[in-house]
Amino acid sequence: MSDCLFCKIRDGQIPARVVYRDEQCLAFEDINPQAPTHVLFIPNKHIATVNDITPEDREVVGQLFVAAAKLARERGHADNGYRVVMNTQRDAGQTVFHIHLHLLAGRSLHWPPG
Ligand code: DGP
Repeated sequence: MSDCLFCKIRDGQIPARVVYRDEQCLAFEDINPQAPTHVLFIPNKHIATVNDITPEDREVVGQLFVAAAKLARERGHADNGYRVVMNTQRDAGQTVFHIHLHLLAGRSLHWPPG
C-alpha cells in the first residue's frame, strides 16, 4: 500500500507528531485538529475501511480503543468525557482510506455530529 498516507506516516516517510506506539498501532496528532485533543489511532496493518475488518483483526481493532482510552486518561479527559469515532466511506466523510480512530476531547462535543 505504497500510496497510503497513513502507511507512510507509520513508516516514517511523512512526519507526524507521534504520541503513542505499540506493536499493533500508532497514534499521532491530527494535522487539522477539531478539538484541543484530536489524535488519530491507526493499526500498523493497512485496513482501508471498517468494511474491510475481518475476524482476525479483532485484536488490533480492540487495541485502538485500549490505546485511545489510555491516552484520554493520561490527558485528563476520562471524567469530562471524549469521543472516539471512525468515519467510513464518503457519506461519513472518510478521506484517508486506512482506518483511524479519532479521539476528540477537551471541549463540549455536539450530538449528533454534522
Ligand atoms: P477522516 O475524514 O475520518 O478520513 O479523517 C482523516 C483525518 O486525517 C483528518 O482529520 C485530517 C487528518 N490528516 C490528513 N492528512 C494528514 C497528515 O498528513 N498528517 C496528519 N497528522 N493528519 C492528517
